[in-house]
Amino acid sequence: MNSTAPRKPLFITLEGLDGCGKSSQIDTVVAFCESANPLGVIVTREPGGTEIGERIRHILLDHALIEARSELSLVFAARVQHLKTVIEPALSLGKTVVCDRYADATYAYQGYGRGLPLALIDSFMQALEVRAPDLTLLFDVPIEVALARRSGRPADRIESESREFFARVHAGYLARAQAQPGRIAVVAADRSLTEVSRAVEAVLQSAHA
Ligand code: Z5A
Repeated sequence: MNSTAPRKPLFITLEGLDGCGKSSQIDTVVAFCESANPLGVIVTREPGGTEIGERIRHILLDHALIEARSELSLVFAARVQHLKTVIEPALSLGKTVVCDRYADATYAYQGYGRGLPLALIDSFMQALEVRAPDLTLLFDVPIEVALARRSGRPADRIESESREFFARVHAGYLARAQAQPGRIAVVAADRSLTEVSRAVEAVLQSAHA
């Protein structure tokens, strides 16, 4: 085997604006990964993925006002619990982990959206030894499409933010994809579910080649 060949992606994250359609594509990702990894696949999400993490998720999405730095700290508290008790144990068994949102969401929402310094998020990442995913699928849609897709359901605290906030989040995601093209694959998600699924499979195929 060529020792310089890239490692097969075992830790895969899905990202994008709320309403981008990432959750609708999880089954496609899982089906591909199950066929690629006989050791199995687990599906999880952030914030959440553990009992403590789901409690923190409830606090984060509740409408009570939270200071931006408290929000950031809660996101990382949930993440460490998730990494240590779910993600890393699964990876160490050779399983594929598919996670609906992860650290890129922190840069996009708390960094670009809330305006917290990106260096502060870097510091949390380093101090808490938060690993990067192997592959991130960024589902990209114009803000209007995301807002329209999620209309009709009650908005949680973060979903109640302004259009300007989501414009910053969107720009933040794209900036990260531009800076890390080897890890973050942008999937144009303003297409039919089937077309998006085909694009997802193409990214996964190429990452597993
Ligand atoms: N957050 C944060 O601030 N910092 C962090 O570090 C992390 C998270 C990790 C919850 O995330 C919040 O947490 C999120 C960011 C914050 N807040 N906001 N706002 P979440 O991922 O759990 O929640 P969500 O973003 O609202 O995701 P969702 O509800 O699962 O939506 P989605 O995955 O983006 O979309 P979907 O459910 O797949 O699709 C939405 C609708 O569009 C649905 O009716 C579909 O049937 C439809 N759809 C999907 N695809 C298509 C296509 N291709 N065509 C037409 N219609 C479609």
